[in-house]
Amino acid sequence: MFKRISALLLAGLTAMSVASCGGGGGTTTAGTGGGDESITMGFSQVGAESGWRTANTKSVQDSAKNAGITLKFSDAQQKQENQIKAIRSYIQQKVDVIAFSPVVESGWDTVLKEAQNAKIPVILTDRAVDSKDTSLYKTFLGSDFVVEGKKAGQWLVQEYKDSTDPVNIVELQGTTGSAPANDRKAGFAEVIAPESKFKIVASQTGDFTRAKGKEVMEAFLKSQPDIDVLYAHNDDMGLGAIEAIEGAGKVPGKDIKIITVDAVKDGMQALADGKINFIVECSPLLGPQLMDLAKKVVKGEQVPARVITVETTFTQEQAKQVLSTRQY
Ligand code: GYE
Repeated sequence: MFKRISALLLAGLTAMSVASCGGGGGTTTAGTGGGDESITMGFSQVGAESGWRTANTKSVQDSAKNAGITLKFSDAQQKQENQIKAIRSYIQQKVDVIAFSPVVESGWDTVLKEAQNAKIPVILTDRAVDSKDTSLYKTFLGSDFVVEGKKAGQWLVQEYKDSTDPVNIVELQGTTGSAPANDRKAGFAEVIAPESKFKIVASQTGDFTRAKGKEVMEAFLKSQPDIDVLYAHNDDMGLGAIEAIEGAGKVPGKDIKIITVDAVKDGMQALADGKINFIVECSPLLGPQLMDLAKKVVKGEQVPARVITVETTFTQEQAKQVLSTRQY
């Protein structure tokens, strides 16, 4: 019985693929011809706020093409309402799988429930949600942002290990309510907490953008007479802040030590040039793993609930060595 059905199915598929070949269509994302059914993924991206995001978008788009997955892509311009709209439209279009990078952590339960009711599997990529019901998504692929924050803090502890003087820190937070902003703040705070010499004298969001990073750093420089360290939750805000620091007649990397997260090319260049002191890597190249996971969840295979990206850190010397081969 099953054999007959699969034989019939196979015959049907062969007929379909012959027909589509004959049509001479120019699409490159159809099935591979090896019996692999073509998968359509709806992907809702956060926005285009940083170099990291640009590299992440490219990774997702290139990997979908390579994996033979049809990608429907939308840019939410850092607004949760746009992401919810995009997810609802993917549900209506009956895509095979939805992947998204949630701009903030909270407020997703309703729309995720809608996807679940429509039997469309959801993959979280890059950022987490705070939903209690973890059956609302199949897996979460991305970095451990708390660990990233801790690495930033550990460098600082080491850098000032021989000093007893107060260390005044200003912090540029990522997008308010986003997983990387919450977790990078928490991880860093935990590591520096035991030593009372470390004082976070100002902490504000720069929304992960260069322009906001510059603007907020200008305000910090006016309100804080004595800043020793800047901790920025991403390279872009750090790069904006460097402009503000130079504009105020100070030397970034010397008068004010700078720690950032991401390790995108522009950040690594500033690190090699001595304007940033330490970068914690956060890899945006999630596309290949995302496509593998998508194929598995569409087939109904088990996947790990959490897939953590492997990452490192860079000093100025290390940045000089790897800069020319950096992919993003
Ligand atoms: O660090 C930042 C981006 O979610 C890990 O978002 C990502 C962060 C990344 O805008 O540059």
